[in-house]
Amino acid sequence: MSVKTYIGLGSNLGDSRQILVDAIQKLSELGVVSVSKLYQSPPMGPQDQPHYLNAVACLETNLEPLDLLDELQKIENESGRVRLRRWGERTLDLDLLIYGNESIKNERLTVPHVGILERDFVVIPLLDLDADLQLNGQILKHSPLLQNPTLTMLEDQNWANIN
Ligand code: PH2
Ligand code: MG
Ligand code: MG
Repeated sequence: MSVKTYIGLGSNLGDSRQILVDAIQKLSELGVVSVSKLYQSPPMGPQDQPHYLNAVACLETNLEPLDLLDELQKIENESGRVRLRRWGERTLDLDLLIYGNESIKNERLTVPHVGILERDFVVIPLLDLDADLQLNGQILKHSPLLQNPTLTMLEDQNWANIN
């Protein structure tokens, strides 16, 4: 039985666009993938770092949550992941945002991801994939973040040649 999961992608080191395209390709080996538009987003956290490229992927997979997390970390590492400091610049960040309707909390994983509702670079791409998505009873498209978004759309949903 496959589960619908959402994965946040971010990069602000290296050839970020290519790194995200490659990551989407690898995700598509784990199940059926669709992707949001591609965005540029000013850094949350330390301001003396480059802008990020951000997107969200929807992955329908049979993998259990921790097995999926292992695969995501493998893809991060294969990208030559460099992560310099907390909230700081990184080659590739893959965050498991949502796993079906499950709430998960253990040493390795908190799902739904804690920051979703505070980050326009997560909420807006999620809405590309499901305009009626709800989280903890909140209707995402009603989020106040949508009033003053900080991100810029760079490419439509064909950017990774997958949808
Ligand atoms: N990721 C971070 C820290 N800050 N800022 C933006 N705009 N996008 C990110 O993906 C991001 C960030 C650490 O994961
Ligand atoms: Mg992150
Ligand atoms: Mg992360």
